[in-house]
Amino acid sequence: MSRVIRTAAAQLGPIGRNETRQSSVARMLELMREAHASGAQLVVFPELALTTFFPRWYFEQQQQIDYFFETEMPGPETRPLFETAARLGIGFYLGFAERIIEQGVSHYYNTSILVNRQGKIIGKYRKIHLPGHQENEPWRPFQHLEKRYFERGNLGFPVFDALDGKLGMCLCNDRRWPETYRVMGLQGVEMILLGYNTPLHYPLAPAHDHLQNFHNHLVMQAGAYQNGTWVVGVAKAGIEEGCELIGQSCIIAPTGEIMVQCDTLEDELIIEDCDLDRCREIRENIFNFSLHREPQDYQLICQPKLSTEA
Ligand code: CDV
Repeated sequence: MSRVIRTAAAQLGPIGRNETRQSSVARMLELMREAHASGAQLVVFPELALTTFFPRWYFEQQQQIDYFFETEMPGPETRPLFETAARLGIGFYLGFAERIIEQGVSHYYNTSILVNRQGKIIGKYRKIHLPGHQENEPWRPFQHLEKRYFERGNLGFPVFDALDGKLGMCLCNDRRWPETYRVMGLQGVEMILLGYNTPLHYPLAPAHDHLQNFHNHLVMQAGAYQNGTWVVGVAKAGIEEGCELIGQSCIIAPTGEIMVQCDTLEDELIIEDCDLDRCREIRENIFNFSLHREPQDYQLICQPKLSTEA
Protein backbone atom coordinates (compact mmCIF):
# COMPACT_ATOMS: atom_id res chain seq x y z
CA MET A 1 0.00 0.00 0.00
CA SER A 2 1.35 3.40 -0.96
CA ARG A 3 2.05 5.72 1.94
CA VAL A 4 2.37 8.94 0.00
CA ILE A 5 0.87 12.00 1.67
CA ARG A 6 0.33 14.80 -0.79
CA THR A 7 1.21 17.63 1.59
CA ALA A 8 0.64 21.37 1.25
CA ALA A 9 2.63 23.98 3.15
CA ALA A 10 0.41 27.07 3.42
CA GLN A 11 2.63 30.06 4.11
CA LEU A 12 0.83 33.18 5.32
CA GLY A 13 1.87 36.75 4.63
CA PRO A 14 1.68 39.29 7.45
CA ILE A 15 -1.40 39.67 9.67
CA GLY A 16 -1.87 43.20 10.99
CA ARG A 17 -2.87 43.92 14.56
CA ASN A 18 -6.21 45.35 13.41
CA GLU A 19 -7.04 42.30 11.28
CA THR A 20 -9.72 39.97 12.57
CA ARG A 21 -9.61 36.22 13.09
CA GLN A 22 -12.35 35.96 10.47
CA SER A 23 -10.01 37.53 7.93
CA SER A 24 -7.11 35.17 8.81
CA VAL A 25 -9.45 32.18 8.63
CA ALA A 26 -10.78 33.35 5.26
CA ARG A 27 -7.20 33.45 3.92
CA MET A 28 -6.51 29.99 5.31
CA LEU A 29 -9.73 28.63 3.82
CA GLU A 30 -8.65 29.90 0.43
CA LEU A 31 -5.31 28.09 0.77
CA MET A 32 -7.08 24.97 2.04
CA ARG A 33 -9.36 24.93 -1.02
CA GLU A 34 -6.37 25.45 -3.30
CA ALA A 35 -4.56 22.58 -1.55
CA HIS A 36 -7.58 20.33 -1.98
CA ALA A 37 -7.87 21.26 -5.67
CA SER A 38 -4.27 20.08 -6.05
CA GLY A 39 -5.12 16.75 -4.45
CA ALA A 40 -3.49 17.44 -1.06
CA GLN A 41 -4.53 15.34 1.95
CA LEU A 42 -2.84 17.57 4.51
CA VAL A 43 -2.29 21.33 4.78
CA VAL A 44 0.12 22.91 7.25
CA PHE A 45 -0.36 26.48 8.55
CA PRO A 46 2.11 28.62 10.59
CA GLU A 47 2.63 29.22 14.30
CA LEU A 48 0.08 31.64 15.90
CA ALA A 49 -1.72 31.72 12.58
CA LEU A 50 -4.92 33.43 13.66
CA THR A 51 -3.55 36.82 14.70
CA THR A 52 -0.54 39.04 14.43
CA PHE A 53 2.59 37.83 16.31
CA PHE A 54 1.56 39.59 19.54
CA PRO A 55 4.64 38.73 21.72
CA ARG A 56 6.36 41.61 19.92
CA TRP A 57 4.48 43.99 22.23
CA TYR A 58 4.52 44.55 25.96
CA PHE A 59 0.96 44.69 27.29
CA GLU A 60 0.18 45.74 30.84
CA GLN A 61 -3.48 44.73 30.96
CA GLN A 62 -4.28 41.01 31.14
CA GLN A 63 -7.36 41.75 29.05
CA GLN A 64 -5.14 42.99 26.20
CA ILE A 65 -3.17 39.72 26.32
CA ASP A 66 -6.23 37.49 26.63
CA TYR A 67 -7.61 38.99 23.43
CA PHE A 68 -5.07 36.95 21.42
CA PHE A 69 -5.88 33.60 23.07
CA GLU A 70 -8.43 30.98 22.03
CA THR A 71 -10.53 29.57 24.85
CA GLU A 72 -12.14 26.91 22.68
CA MET A 73 -11.05 25.03 19.59
CA PRO A 74 -12.93 25.10 17.38
CA GLY A 75 -14.52 28.36 18.43
CA PRO A 76 -16.96 30.46 16.44
CA GLU A 77 -14.26 32.01 14.23
CA THR A 78 -12.24 28.83 13.64
CA ARG A 79 -15.15 26.41 13.09
CA PRO A 80 -15.19 27.04 9.30
CA LEU A 81 -11.68 25.57 9.08
CA PHE A 82 -12.89 22.32 10.67
CA GLU A 83 -16.11 22.18 8.66
CA THR A 84 -14.36 22.83 5.37
CA ALA A 85 -11.61 20.32 6.19
CA ALA A 86 -14.24 17.65 6.90
CA ARG A 87 -16.20 18.49 3.75
CA LEU A 88 -13.08 18.38 1.56
CA GLY A 89 -11.54 15.44 3.39
CA ILE A 90 -8.27 17.24 4.12
CA GLY A 91 -6.31 17.20 7.39
CA PHE A 92 -4.55 20.25 8.80
CA TYR A 93 -2.02 21.56 11.32
CA LEU A 94 -2.75 24.91 12.97
CA GLY A 95 -0.74 27.00 15.42
CA PHE A 96 -2.62 29.26 17.87
CA ALA A 97 -2.46 30.77 21.35
CA GLU A 98 -4.35 28.54 23.79
CA ARG A 99 -5.85 29.55 27.14
CA ILE A 100 -7.31 26.90 29.39
CA ILE A 101 -8.75 27.19 32.88
CA GLU A 102 -7.87 24.40 35.32
CA GLN A 103 -9.15 24.50 38.89
CA GLY A 104 -9.95 28.16 38.48
CA VAL A 105 -6.46 29.07 37.22
CA SER A 106 -5.75 30.23 33.65
CA HIS A 107 -2.91 28.59 31.74
CA TYR A 108 -1.48 29.97 28.52
CA TYR A 109 0.30 27.95 25.85
CA ASN A 110 1.69 28.41 22.36
CA THR A 111 -0.07 25.41 20.83
CA SER A 112 -0.52 23.45 17.63
CA ILE A 113 -3.12 20.87 16.73
CA LEU A 114 -3.37 18.13 14.16
CA VAL A 115 -6.84 17.72 12.68
CA ASN A 116 -7.76 14.62 10.69
CA ARG A 117 -9.59 14.39 7.37
CA GLN A 118 -12.91 14.14 9.23
CA GLY A 119 -12.33 17.48 10.96
CA LYS A 120 -11.50 15.98 14.39
CA ILE A 121 -8.55 17.06 16.55
CA ILE A 122 -6.32 14.00 16.90
CA GLY A 123 -3.15 15.59 18.27
CA LYS A 124 -2.01 18.52 20.36
CA TYR A 125 1.43 19.97 21.06
CA ARG A 126 2.39 22.85 23.38
CA LYS A 127 5.62 24.69 22.60
CA ILE A 128 8.48 23.68 24.86
CA HIS A 129 11.37 25.94 23.77
CA LEU A 130 10.04 29.44 24.45
CA PRO A 131 12.47 32.09 23.18
CA GLY A 132 12.79 35.71 24.16
CA HIS A 133 12.49 37.37 27.56
CA GLN A 134 10.12 37.97 30.44
CA GLU A 135 10.28 41.69 31.12
CA ASN A 136 9.71 44.71 28.92
CA GLU A 137 13.04 45.71 27.31
CA PRO A 138 12.43 49.11 25.73
CA TRP A 139 15.89 49.21 24.07
CA ARG A 140 14.70 46.59 21.58
CA PRO A 141 13.08 47.70 18.31
CA PHE A 142 10.40 45.12 19.12
CA GLN A 143 9.81 42.79 22.06
CA HIS A 144 9.86 39.00 22.05
CA LEU A 145 7.82 38.22 25.16
CA GLU A 146 7.03 34.54 24.67
CA LYS A 147 8.61 33.80 28.06
CA ARG A 148 6.17 36.26 29.63
CA TYR A 149 2.96 35.31 27.87
CA PHE A 150 3.27 31.51 27.64
CA GLU A 151 4.01 28.64 29.98
CA ARG A 152 6.39 25.92 28.84
CA GLY A 153 4.43 23.18 27.11
CA ASN A 154 3.48 20.21 29.28
CA LEU A 155 2.74 17.54 26.68
CA GLY A 156 6.26 16.52 25.66
CA PHE A 157 6.87 15.71 21.99
CA PRO A 158 4.21 13.11 21.19
CA VAL A 159 3.85 11.33 17.85
CA PHE A 160 0.41 10.56 16.39
CA ASP A 161 -0.90 7.82 14.11
CA ALA A 162 -2.43 9.72 11.21
CA LEU A 163 -2.77 9.39 7.44
CA ASP A 164 -1.21 5.89 7.59
CA GLY A 165 1.93 7.30 9.14
CA LYS A 166 3.45 8.68 12.33
CA LEU A 167 3.23 12.45 12.54
CA GLY A 168 4.75 14.82 15.09
CA MET A 169 4.61 18.55 15.70
CA CYS A 170 6.72 21.36 17.07
CA LEU A 171 6.74 25.16 16.90
CA CYS A 172 9.29 27.66 15.66
CA ASN A 173 12.18 27.87 18.14
CA ASP A 174 11.82 24.12 18.81
CA ARG A 175 13.20 23.52 15.32
CA ARG A 176 16.63 24.83 16.34
CA TRP A 177 17.08 22.12 19.01
CA PRO A 178 18.27 18.67 17.93
CA GLU A 179 16.50 17.08 20.91
CA THR A 180 13.13 18.07 19.45
CA TYR A 181 13.65 15.90 16.38
CA ARG A 182 15.44 13.10 18.20
CA VAL A 183 12.72 12.61 20.82
CA MET A 184 10.21 12.21 17.99
CA GLY A 185 12.72 10.22 15.92
CA LEU A 186 12.98 7.70 18.76
CA GLN A 187 9.20 7.24 18.51
CA GLY A 188 9.48 6.52 14.79
CA VAL A 189 8.18 9.84 13.51
CA GLU A 190 7.86 10.02 9.73
CA MET A 191 6.75 13.60 9.25
CA ILE A 192 7.24 16.62 11.53
CA LEU A 193 4.94 19.60 11.01
CA LEU A 194 6.13 22.96 12.27
CA GLY A 195 5.06 26.55 11.95
CA TYR A 196 7.26 29.56 12.64
CA ASN A 197 7.40 33.37 13.03
CA THR A 198 11.05 34.34 12.73
CA PRO A 199 12.14 37.97 12.61
CA LEU A 200 14.98 38.76 10.25
CA HIS A 201 16.50 40.98 12.93
CA TYR A 202 17.79 39.33 16.11
CA PRO A 203 18.43 42.20 18.52
CA LEU A 204 20.87 40.24 20.74
CA ALA A 205 23.18 39.33 17.85
CA PRO A 206 22.42 41.62 14.91
CA ALA A 207 25.63 40.46 13.20
CA HIS A 208 23.74 37.22 12.51
CA ASP A 209 20.79 38.85 10.77
CA HIS A 210 22.12 37.93 7.34
CA LEU A 211 22.22 34.27 8.46
CA GLN A 212 18.56 33.96 9.50
CA ASN A 213 17.43 32.23 6.31
CA PHE A 214 20.49 29.97 6.31
CA HIS A 215 19.96 28.93 9.94
CA ASN A 216 16.28 28.30 9.26
CA HIS A 217 17.02 25.69 6.62
CA LEU A 218 20.19 24.40 8.30
CA VAL A 219 18.35 23.18 11.40
CA MET A 220 15.33 21.74 9.62
CA GLN A 221 17.44 19.91 7.03
CA ALA A 222 19.72 18.51 9.72
CA GLY A 223 16.72 17.42 11.83
CA ALA A 224 15.14 15.67 8.85
CA TYR A 225 18.33 13.84 7.79
CA GLN A 226 19.58 12.86 11.25
CA ASN A 227 16.23 11.27 12.07
CA GLY A 228 15.14 10.10 8.64
CA THR A 229 11.90 12.06 8.65
CA TRP A 230 10.01 14.46 6.42
CA VAL A 231 9.88 18.02 7.80
CA VAL A 232 7.28 20.58 6.74
CA GLY A 233 8.30 24.08 7.89
CA VAL A 234 5.78 26.87 7.37
CA ALA A 235 6.33 30.58 7.97
CA LYS A 236 4.27 33.59 8.70
CA ALA A 237 6.28 35.90 6.49
CA GLY A 238 6.68 39.46 5.29
CA ILE A 239 6.59 42.82 7.03
CA GLU A 240 4.15 42.50 9.92
CA GLU A 241 3.58 45.70 11.88
CA GLY A 242 7.01 46.95 10.78
CA CYS A 243 8.80 43.72 11.76
CA GLU A 244 10.36 41.72 8.92
CA LEU A 245 9.62 38.00 9.16
CA ILE A 246 11.50 35.48 7.07
CA GLY A 247 9.70 33.18 4.63
CA GLN A 248 11.34 30.20 2.92
CA SER A 249 8.60 27.73 3.92
CA CYS A 250 9.62 24.36 2.60
CA ILE A 251 9.12 20.61 2.55
CA ILE A 252 12.24 18.59 3.33
CA ALA A 253 12.79 14.92 2.50
CA PRO A 254 14.33 12.42 4.95
CA THR A 255 17.59 12.81 3.02
CA GLY A 256 17.69 16.44 4.17
CA GLU A 257 16.98 17.76 0.67
CA ILE A 258 14.55 20.66 0.22
CA MET A 259 12.01 19.34 -2.27
CA VAL A 260 9.95 22.50 -2.65
CA GLN A 261 10.17 26.01 -1.25
CA CYS A 262 8.10 29.22 -1.22
CA ASP A 263 9.56 32.09 -3.16
CA THR A 264 7.41 34.96 -1.88
CA LEU A 265 6.77 36.54 1.53
CA GLU A 266 3.01 36.37 1.04
CA ASP A 267 0.19 33.83 1.23
CA GLU A 268 1.58 31.01 -0.89
CA LEU A 269 0.98 27.29 -1.25
CA ILE A 270 3.58 24.67 -2.11
CA ILE A 271 2.85 20.98 -2.57
CA GLU A 272 4.90 17.81 -2.39
CA ASP A 273 4.14 14.09 -2.60
CA CYS A 274 5.78 12.84 0.59
CA ASP A 275 6.43 9.10 0.47
CA LEU A 276 6.69 8.02 4.11
CA ASP A 277 8.48 4.82 3.09
CA ARG A 278 11.44 6.98 2.07
CA CYS A 279 12.19 7.39 5.79
CA ARG A 280 13.61 3.87 5.66
CA GLU A 281 16.37 4.99 3.26
CA ILE A 282 17.92 6.74 6.24
CA ARG A 283 16.54 4.76 9.19
CA GLU A 284 17.76 1.42 7.87
CA ASN A 285 21.16 2.73 6.88
CA ILE A 286 23.28 5.61 8.14
CA PHE A 287 20.95 6.44 11.06
CA ASN A 288 19.88 2.92 11.99
CA PHE A 289 19.28 3.75 15.66
CA SER A 290 19.30 0.18 16.96
CA LEU A 291 22.60 -0.62 15.25
CA HIS A 292 24.58 2.59 15.61
CA ARG A 293 23.15 4.88 18.33
CA GLU A 294 25.20 4.84 21.57
CA PRO A 295 22.99 6.42 24.26
CA GLN A 296 25.16 5.22 27.16
CA ASP A 297 27.63 7.89 26.06
CA TYR A 298 25.04 10.64 25.74
CA GLN A 299 24.01 10.81 29.39
CA LEU A 300 25.08 14.43 29.87
CA ILE A 301 22.31 15.48 27.50
CA CYS A 302 19.64 14.37 29.98
CA GLN A 303 21.18 15.83 33.13
CA PRO A 304 19.22 18.65 34.81
CA LYS A 305 20.11 22.17 33.70
CA LEU A 306 23.34 23.57 35.13
CA SER A 307 22.97 26.61 37.40
CA THR A 308 24.93 28.63 34.80
CA GLU A 309 22.27 27.90 32.21
CA ALA A 310 19.37 30.32 31.85
N1 CDV B 1 8.63 32.42 17.28
C1 CDV B 1 9.90 32.03 17.56
O1 CDV B 1 10.11 31.05 18.28
N2 CDV B 1 10.90 32.80 17.07
C2 CDV B 1 12.28 32.55 17.33
C3 CDV B 1 13.11 33.81 17.24
C4 CDV B 1 12.78 34.76 18.31
C5 CDV B 1 14.59 33.50 17.34
C6 CDV B 1 12.87 31.53 16.37
O2 CDV B 1 13.58 30.61 16.85
O3 CDV B 1 12.70 31.65 15.16
